[in-house]
Amino acid sequence: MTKRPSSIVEAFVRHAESTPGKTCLRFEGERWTYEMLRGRAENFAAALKTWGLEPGERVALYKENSPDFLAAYLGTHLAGGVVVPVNNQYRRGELRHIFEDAGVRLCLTDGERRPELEGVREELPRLEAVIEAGRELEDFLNAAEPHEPELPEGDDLAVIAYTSGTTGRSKGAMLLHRNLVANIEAICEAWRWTANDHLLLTLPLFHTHGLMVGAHGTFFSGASAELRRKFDAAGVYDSLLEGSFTMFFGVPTMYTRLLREAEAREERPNPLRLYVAGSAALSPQAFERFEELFGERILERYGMTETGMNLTNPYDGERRPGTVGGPFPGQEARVVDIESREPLPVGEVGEIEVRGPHVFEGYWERPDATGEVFKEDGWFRTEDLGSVSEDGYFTISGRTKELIISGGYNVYPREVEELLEGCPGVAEVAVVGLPDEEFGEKVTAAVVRDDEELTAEKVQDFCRDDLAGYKKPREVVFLDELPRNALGKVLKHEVREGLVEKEE
Ligand code: MLC
Ligand code: AMP
Repeated sequence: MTKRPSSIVEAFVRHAESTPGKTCLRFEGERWTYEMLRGRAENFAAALKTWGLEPGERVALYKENSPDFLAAYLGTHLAGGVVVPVNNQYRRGELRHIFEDAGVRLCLTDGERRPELEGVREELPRLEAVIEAGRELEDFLNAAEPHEPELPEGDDLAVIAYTSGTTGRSKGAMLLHRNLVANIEAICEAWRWTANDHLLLTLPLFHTHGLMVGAHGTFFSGASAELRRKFDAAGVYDSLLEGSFTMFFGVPTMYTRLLREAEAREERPNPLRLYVAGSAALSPQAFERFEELFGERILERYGMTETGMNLTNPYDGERRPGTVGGPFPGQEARVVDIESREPLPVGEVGEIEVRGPHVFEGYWERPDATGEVFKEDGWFRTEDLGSVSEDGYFTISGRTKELIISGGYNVYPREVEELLEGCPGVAEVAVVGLPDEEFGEKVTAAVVRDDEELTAEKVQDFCRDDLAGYKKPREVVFLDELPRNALGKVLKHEVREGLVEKEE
């Protein structure tokens, strides 16, 4: 029996050896075989080595979706480096923190994003090289001296993925190669992913869903994917009508937009083998409407940056709307009491904990934060609330962490509040998530102003340089005061309820 691969890149290289001519990626009319992508990845690895990258050093990918993103991802691993994927929408404030915190030495970017990074370059002494896709990247690759690529060990650090922190700045989740392999192996088994699959991949590659599910699954199973620069409902609908895909993965907002697209059209796509939704809750209404219009029951699953995928509805059994199913093969999940931390009986709501080989190693240079989420016996606290049914289906019903999920992107209210507290004219501010048809939740700022001239637009503009666009309040409501308890703490739930009532 062949040995289990120790890393995603090892699985990829094996497929490149056994089926070199097979299509791995399609992108804007280009066809990339496994051999071609391997060549580009090895070239990137050799260029990194020639440049002087040492094992364990960090390479950031701040770049839109493209085959080069994936070649650089695999290439960094072949050079023994650690990848730091960076959200394309991040602005100076977020970039400054992530690049400094992770000690990034080299970054691959593109023309659109480069100015944003250059804006903070002087504050990042450890960032020695910024390489822009295009001529600069080609020069970098051409300068490579021969280098024998080395496959990483399972225990080596593969990725530092930044996830926003409840307080202060975001934290880097450290994922080892073996965590990533364990997770994708479980996913491929649960969803019957094989070399015959062809995935339509429109999710951004800088987050777990696109990278560690979409791309990893493709590489691990020796399958193929059509990669898109970004999601566009009309384009995806047209592609589904063409009928060459077997799978599509999306966040609920993508499904809401696909439903709208279907309602506006007569023609319906043929069934796919599998539609998967996750990263935020899919409403039972959307689930049912999708079945009516597309003739398929979406498989909803639950995951997070620190763990990859944790819970999934079954491939063969009942896909139950409003639930996220049970643990993937080889994993465990349970619901515990928030206070006593003891497991709860069926049906009772508590915090979900997960355990298994997929769970990350801890937060980069943050032993304090790591200690808070791990127990000695290996259970990881997800800070999500939920319950489990008699027959093992988990339902996510809330969160202990103060978090807004907008269109599958996480927004920590504290980060927005901290920025807005410095906005001239803002006396006090509370940021909450209100229900939103399009994005699930919408970032909303309740502001007490000490300057009548302050407008919602000014508040929004104030965020422009420092925060990703999706974190900017979509709505700003001016209040005379914020509700507080006897200790003076702002009562967020009251702010939220008051605003929901106002909207109704
Ligand atoms: C974009 N915008 C958003 C937004 N996305 N606003 C609120 N919420 C969002 N999610 C804003 C932009 O800031 C911009 O506003 C305007 O919309 C247009 O930008 P765009 O880039 O053209 O947007 P669009 O293409 O329509 O993006 C919508 C989307 C995208 C749904 C395609 O948000 C998306 O790709 N979401 C997926 C996120 C994801 O992959 N999550 C997985 C995380 S992993 P302005 O005003 O700035 O111009 C994870 C674990 C797990 O959670 O379980 O999977
Ligand atoms: P992130 O930190 O970006 O990886 O986001 C992970 C969070 O997304 C989880 O902790 C959940 O709160 C949420 N999430 C992911 N999948 C689902 C789902 N299917 N239903 C509800 N929430 C989800």
